[in-house]
Amino acid sequence: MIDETRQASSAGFTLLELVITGSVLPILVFAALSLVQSGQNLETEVRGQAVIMEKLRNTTRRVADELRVSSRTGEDSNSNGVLDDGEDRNGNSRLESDWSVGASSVQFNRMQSDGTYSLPVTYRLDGTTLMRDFEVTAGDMRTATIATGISAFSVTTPTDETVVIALTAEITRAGGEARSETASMTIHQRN
Ligand SMILES: [Ca+2]
Ligand SMILES: [Ca+2]
Repeated sequence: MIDETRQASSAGFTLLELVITGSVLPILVFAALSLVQSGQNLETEVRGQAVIMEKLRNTTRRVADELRVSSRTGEDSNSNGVLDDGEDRNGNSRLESDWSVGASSVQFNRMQSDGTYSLPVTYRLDGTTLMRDFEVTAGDMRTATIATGISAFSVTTPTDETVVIALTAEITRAGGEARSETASMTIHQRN
């Protein structure tokens, strides 16, 4: 009975039906392939975005961790800009008070475990690369690449104790459209 029905429906294809099927099928296949392709593009895009966001967050955290133990006044405890008696805690005859915020840079002294301040540490954006300069000892400057593909780096100080760090990167979407992603973090400084 079933076989008879199948035979009947097979035999029922007209030339017109075959022509329609022949022209519709490629369209359906193309549509299906396009759907798969756009799904894959979206997946690649989402994964790429996640990697960039992760990088922005990690880099922001790294800068934040160091800024948390930084100081705006450093050794200059009476804030007069001059090295006074008892202020030179690390005994180098230099006043460690290098706090300075630029358009895309920040310089500071970090508090070390022995209570003294380090020589200046600088984070700065060089093109699209975030660099860190650190003078380990007088005249011995070490420069390291912290992150690449950064389009903006900003440090702002809404209050005397808080610092906001923001890092931005550009993401190109599957359609070629560019979009910015930013990670920011607010930290409380020692002083
Ligand atoms: Ca002073
Ligand atoms: Ca000093």
